[in-house]
Amino acid sequence: GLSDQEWQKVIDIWGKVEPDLPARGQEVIISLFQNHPETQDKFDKFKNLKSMDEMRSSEELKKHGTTVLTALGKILKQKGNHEAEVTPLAQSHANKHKIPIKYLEFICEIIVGIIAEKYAADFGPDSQAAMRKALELFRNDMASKYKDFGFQG
Ligand code: CLN
Repeated sequence: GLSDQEWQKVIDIWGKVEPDLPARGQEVIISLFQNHPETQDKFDKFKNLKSMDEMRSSEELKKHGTTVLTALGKILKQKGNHEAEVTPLAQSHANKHKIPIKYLEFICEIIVGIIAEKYAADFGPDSQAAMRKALELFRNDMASKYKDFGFQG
């Protein structure tokens, strides 16, 4: 797990991201689709977006980015006691959306990259390490739920 200090770093940097959730969410989803096109195919509602322009002008994509980061923020704020949040998410992503755990690694890496790019001054090595640890915990708990559901993610 994370120490109290590490959780504090996670909570602090998230506090910087939060006012800009729609913009950051949009960037995360677009960067994910650009760097890992196979992730885009999982979305019936985004499969048709081809060019950067189409992605940028999609309100639906922006809305989804906000949804994802809002859910992630809620999880991070639980400081590891996130069973109630993670269970339904694992359920939908395994059973309904059929998302390999590998894709969760992709998006977590992109989230760290975008925070590093946009909030460099507030996201030093210690904060970055703490955030990586928190995201790893989230992924591990998702993976363990996947296993319970018998989904080979
Ligand atoms: Fe996701 C829907 C949170 C990563 C693919 N995702 C949702 C919803 C979230 C949510 C809340 C709506 C409720 C629900 O279906 O459940 N997703 C997250 C969080 C993360 C996340 C938090 C990680 C930080 N999701 C992913 C990916 C994966 C994916 C690993 C592919 C690329 S990134 N998510 C989906 C899909 C839906 C969805 C396909 C359904 C979208 C729709 O049609 O509305």
